[in-house]
Amino acid sequence: MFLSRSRSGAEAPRGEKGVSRQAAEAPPGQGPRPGTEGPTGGADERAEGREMSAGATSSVGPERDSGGPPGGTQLQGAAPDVPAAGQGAAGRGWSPPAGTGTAPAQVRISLYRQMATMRAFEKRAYDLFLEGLVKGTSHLGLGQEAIAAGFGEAMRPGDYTFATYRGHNHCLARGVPMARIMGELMGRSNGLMAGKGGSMHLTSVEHNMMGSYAIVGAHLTIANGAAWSAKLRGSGQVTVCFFGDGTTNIGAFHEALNFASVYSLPVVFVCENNLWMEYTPIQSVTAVARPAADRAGAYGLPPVVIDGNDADAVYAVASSALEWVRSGAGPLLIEALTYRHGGHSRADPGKYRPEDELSSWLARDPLPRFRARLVESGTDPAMLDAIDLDIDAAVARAVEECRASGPPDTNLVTADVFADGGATWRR
Ligand SMILES: Cc1ncc(C[n+]2csc(CCOP(=O)(O)OP(=O)(O)O)c2C)c(N)n1
Ligand SMILES: [Mg+2]
Repeated sequence: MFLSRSRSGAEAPRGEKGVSRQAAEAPPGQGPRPGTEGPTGGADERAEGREMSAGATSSVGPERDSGGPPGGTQLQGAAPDVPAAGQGAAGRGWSPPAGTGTAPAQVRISLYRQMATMRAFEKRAYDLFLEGLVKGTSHLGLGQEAIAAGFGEAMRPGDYTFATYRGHNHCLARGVPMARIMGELMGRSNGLMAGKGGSMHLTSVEHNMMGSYAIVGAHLTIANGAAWSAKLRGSGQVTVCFFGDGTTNIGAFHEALNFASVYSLPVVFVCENNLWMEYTPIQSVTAVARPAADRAGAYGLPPVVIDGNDADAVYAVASSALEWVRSGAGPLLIEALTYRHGGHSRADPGKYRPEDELSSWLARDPLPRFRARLVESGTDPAMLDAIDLDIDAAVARAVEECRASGPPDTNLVTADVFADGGATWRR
């Protein structure tokens, strides 16, 4: 239903083909933001430059057309042939499905359950932090649930997830039990890492949740490793690697995208663009308007922007992207627009964000928005209420299990923290 199956970069049309329709409506916060001057000029200035070049097919601005850089060579006569692109560029034949798709009813209920679970879990985690029971720092994904749920629902059990420190939702999406995650946040022995890692290191190889990474950008290259392994083994597994908008300004992002494209790796890179990189608006430090999508072309990939607060749309795009990548066509890069409801981490009240930006994004909260759409399309609200109650009870049970669990066993302090060169840990 979704795909145009051209695999050759040469056959695929160039330009904005891959931009989804959702991208046409710019969500709040995407316009030029006054007063956010970056190091080389304001966002406004750059936005104007973009508008000048929008629609032009070969020009990037009058000053470059009129002579090139000082001391540069001016080409005379016919331009030499440009060599063909490398093995990458296969993704140019893919474009996301238009509209929000028509997922089966049980898939949509499952999407709702996933998002409601994530929301209830993280709210409880925040309360436990206020009670002094969550140790170390944590980064909540409140407001970003539709991305984790949409991809989680579309992925197969054998597919791999790589996430950042904002990874609670991605763990839940892969079926990691709540008590194991909460136990880790609380530093209890029932935690995923026996209480020794905390929120930023959640990993469950058993669920193919291959880790939460605190070093911005580092995990994109590791995700490539998992994808390469799957490709060599011919296993049909797809790696999905989630990261933030700020990550796109890190060298590893560019290395990973190039490598994945050149080696046609089965990996979907998902940029959760929540408009903020810690306390800095992404626009004020980024040369392009769409931090991931506007860089995609450099790696032979289509520019794709989706509404990351629309669970139906995320699921539809994720399903299509996974199918394409699984077929061996190479990687994809998807930028999902979203917003975190709270601050960067638990210690940050997020007061630096403009009030109107916050309120307009709260009005696009993915959970009530999806619930309203479900009810509109005939779902009985009593059924959704029952799901909510069920989730509340499950969260309460998980917390009780964690409270009853002891602190990490001191005898295990050096266990599982160092690979001694043996091969067993790889299995
Ligand atoms: C290599 C590296 N540089 C800087 C940091 C500090 N740091 C932690 S989170 C963060 C912001 C990342 O923003 P983004 O990628 O947009 O993700 P978000 O937190 O918004 O999900 C930074 C700069 C880090 N952890 N690693
Ligand atoms: Mg961000």
